[in-house]
Amino acid sequence: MLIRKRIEPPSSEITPEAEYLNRREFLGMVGSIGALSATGAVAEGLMGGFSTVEAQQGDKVTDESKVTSYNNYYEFGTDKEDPKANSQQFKARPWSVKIEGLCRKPGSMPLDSFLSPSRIEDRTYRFRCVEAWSAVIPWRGIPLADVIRRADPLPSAKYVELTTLYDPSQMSGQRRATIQWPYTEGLRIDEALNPLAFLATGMYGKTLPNQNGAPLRLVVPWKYGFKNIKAIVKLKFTDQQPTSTWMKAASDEYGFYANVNPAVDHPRWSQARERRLGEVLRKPTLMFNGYSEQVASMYGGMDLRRNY
Ligand SMILES: Nc1nc2c(c(=O)[nH]1)N[C@H]1C(S)=C(S)[C@@H](COP(=O)(O)O)O[C@H]1N2
Ligand SMILES: [Mo]
Repeated sequence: MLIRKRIEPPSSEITPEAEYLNRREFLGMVGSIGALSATGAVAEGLMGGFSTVEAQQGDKVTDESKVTSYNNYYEFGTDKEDPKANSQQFKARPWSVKIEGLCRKPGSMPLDSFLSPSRIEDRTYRFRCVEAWSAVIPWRGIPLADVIRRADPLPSAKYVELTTLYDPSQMSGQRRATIQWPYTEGLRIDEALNPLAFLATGMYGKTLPNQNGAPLRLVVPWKYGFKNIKAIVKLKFTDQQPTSTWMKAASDEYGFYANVNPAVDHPRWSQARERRLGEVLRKPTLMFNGYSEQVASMYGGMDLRRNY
């Protein structure tokens, strides 16, 4: 995100019919589980004065080929095409996840044991990077709340910090000091328990590609993309607000909350509008990325301009 150049994704890919049918199924599901919340978009539009028609029209699933070839993943390089090119040899298995800090059930476990108590779900969410590009992605995974509850946090635990694997032998980007390694992120416990918060193990009905954060990545659709930490190896419960990687890199640019907010601009990018991968025209960005109904109550009384 320190890089200013903009790379346009290729525009000429043809989607195989099987994927097209897949997407139709996912679109059907969007309506039934309300993950994209058309009603939320309407409410947002009315409150924020956006064109609701425009906001909803764009909610079709983004081509898989775009989402898997235009990535931010500094562990594999800083250009958008680097993660796909440089992550193909990455070993996402075997994998284990550590639970640490202020909880009654700390420990380390193989990924399969970490996942197996939960039911695997499909969720289609909007995704919005602070660089003002966006997508609509059908994820597969488990609710983050399941994992938090199983860890049984102590009442003193107010936050959970998540950490990416540190392995420069596999992650070539980690051999350079572009950002501080390992990449870390954090959520308040109530945010981590929010039903929208998700741990993805797959997308587009398949196992998560390495460049998208295999084998386990966070998905918090009302927040900017950088909160969605990839290749997670650790969750730690704390009583202090964690300082995330991007806060360390530029505290005046990246805050802890990073809630999508069209009214609060990033110093280098207006947040009022966004461009969906594969589309040309920009569309208005929605407050909390269109998920106000599900998340706004967590920030009642907070100054969202100050707590960016
Ligand atoms: N470990 C790690 N996680 C990361 C990043 C990263 O560089 N390293 N980039 C973040 C940013 S800025 C974005 S926009 C998303 C991009 O996810 P995608 O490439 O799957 O679309 O991943 C986030 N998670
Ligand atoms: Mo991002």
